[in-house]
Amino acid sequence: MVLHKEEYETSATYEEVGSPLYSNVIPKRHSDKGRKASSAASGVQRYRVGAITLGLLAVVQLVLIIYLAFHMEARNKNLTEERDELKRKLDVLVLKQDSWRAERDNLTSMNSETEGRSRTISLERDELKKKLNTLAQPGWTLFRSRAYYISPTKKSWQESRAYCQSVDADLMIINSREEQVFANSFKLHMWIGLTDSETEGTWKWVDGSPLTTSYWGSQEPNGKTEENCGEIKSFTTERSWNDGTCSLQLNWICEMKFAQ
Ligand code: 2F8
Ligand code: CA
Repeated sequence: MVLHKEEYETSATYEEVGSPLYSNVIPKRHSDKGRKASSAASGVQRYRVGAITLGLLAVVQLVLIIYLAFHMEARNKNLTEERDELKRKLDVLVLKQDSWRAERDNLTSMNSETEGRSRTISLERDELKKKLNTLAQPGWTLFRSRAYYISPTKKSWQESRAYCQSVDADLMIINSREEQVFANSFKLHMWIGLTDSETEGTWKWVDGSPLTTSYWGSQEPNGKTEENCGEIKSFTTERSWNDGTCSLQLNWICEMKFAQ
């Protein structure tokens, strides 16, 4: 729309002059009153535009804050859920690790137990082999699951015992009437595994067990500290034992066990 200069001068109102429509129109004549009114109108206009802009900015800022708050809350919720899930998985892994550790320890102990048993079996097998080789030698007799050796030579009680021990046996221990009768049956003057060397008058077998049932001959034992070793002497009677001088050279009888 084009305004004629003459028209503007006569008919334009105060508000029309202050509006952007008239901004590039230079009035032909300006009075002081008109200039002041125009300047005031322009200031109010700028103030309104500024206020509206600030208001809009505040609204945008508020929307952004609300959006960020929701977004952060959702993100936090997700992170919390993820953390809880990871914690659960970690707990499961820790439990599995504990169970595997226990299983490993169990297997290790079973393994060492098996190794121990295997070593024991090997030792027992070697010992039995050695005993079987010994039994193949002359002089050995089996009686009631035990093996007995009657020596063809003579030695002191201590040397006789050392021989028996060298073949995984010991001097004979008599703890039944059966064995007493069996020992007498060889009709030989020989050492048995009985001594009171440790404490005079307290007779013990070579395995440390005390003497309970005894087969001392009449008036025996009588040698006090001079006679501290047991022997089969009067083998024609059941009560055949005598306490003799330990250094005496006699035959001897060993006894070999196969299980404890
Ligand atoms: O049998 C009686 C007596 O016989 C011998 O002494 C004479 C024995 N001595 C030895 O064997 C060294 C005694 O021990 C025995 O009591
Ligand atoms: Ca005696």
